Amino acid sequence: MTKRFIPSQTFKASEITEESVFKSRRQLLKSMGYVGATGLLSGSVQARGWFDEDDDKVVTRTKPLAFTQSQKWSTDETQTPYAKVTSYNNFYEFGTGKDDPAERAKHFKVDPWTLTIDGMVNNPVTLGYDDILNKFPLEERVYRLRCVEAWSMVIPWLGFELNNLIKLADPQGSAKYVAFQTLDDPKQMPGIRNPFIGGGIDYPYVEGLRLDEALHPLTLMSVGLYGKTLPPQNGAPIRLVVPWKYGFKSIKSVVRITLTDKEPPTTWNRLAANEYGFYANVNPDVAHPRWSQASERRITKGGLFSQTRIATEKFNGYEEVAPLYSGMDLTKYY
Ligand SMILES: Nc1nc2c(c(=O)[nH]1)N[C@H]1C(S)=C(S)[C@@H](COP(=O)(O)O)O[C@H]1N2
Ligand SMILES: [Mo]
Repeated sequence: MTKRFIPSQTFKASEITEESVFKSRRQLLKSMGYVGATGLLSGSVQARGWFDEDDDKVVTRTKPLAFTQSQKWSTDETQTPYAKVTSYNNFYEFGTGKDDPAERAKHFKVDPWTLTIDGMVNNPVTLGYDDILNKFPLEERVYRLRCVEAWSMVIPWLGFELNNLIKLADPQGSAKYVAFQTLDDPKQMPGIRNPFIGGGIDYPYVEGLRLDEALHPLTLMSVGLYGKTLPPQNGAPIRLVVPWKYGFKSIKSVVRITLTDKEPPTTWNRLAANEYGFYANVNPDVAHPRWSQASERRITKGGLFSQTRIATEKFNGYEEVAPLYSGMDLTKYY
């Protein structure tokens, strides 16, 4: 069979090399066809495993972090495997497909990095890459993540409470909201350059919280998961995690946090205000205009058929945040 690719019986090193390249390309195409044929989740996860054998050293560039575990704020539900947390992602700057971020963010440069906290504060703060990892003691928090698309994961994040950072900046009395912004680098982020890759949303990606939401102890700035620094596809070197809100509030690769007195614009609200509100609290009783939010697909071990469908809980099960919204009509402020 291999004879087809070897023009003569004289074996030259170059020909043998070419044959092995050809073979691995065929394998690559086969695996890609497999992705297409079997659907997004199980296919992409398995294809990713195949790619990782070759690319792990370049790709994952994660390093172990020191941390303590927080019993108080963690769930003991079955955790989503590392392979799935890091291969099934939403990060539109790198493409709208679930496996695009892991593939296209491979070489994303996270060091050096600058995170600025400014706006209505008495003490603007600028953190570099090492400050981001070392300024505050890191805790492991095992949180549920509920995407507005009705799938969910359980992820052991490493990070620190956002209130640490806000207190350091010393907010002025007039500050009522916190605005967040993702890095805006069209050179590194193909979705920003090309609307067909980036889904045509406006960049940079922006998000916001009310100041009291930002100060809540559940609100985390995450710098890692599963004991190591974040892979780029999960928002390295630092991203927000707000576990009682839909995943899109948990903005990735943050460069700027600005205290303000006005409700800040948010990416998905700007795109479709009737579908995505500013608050975006997980709520099984308020359907998305195009699908129900009453249940979710919990991503754990195994392929598509081993995923379980579970009931979605109000505030994603974090009912301790309910007092933040007392007196508010959550069907109006969705
Ligand atoms: N900058 C930026 N942040 C983002 C997104 C994005 O496209 N760009 N997607 C959001 C959505 S919809 C979800 S569900 C979570 C997914 O986080 P994960 O890939 O780490 O699970 O990231 C959120 N943060
Ligand atoms: Mo999401």
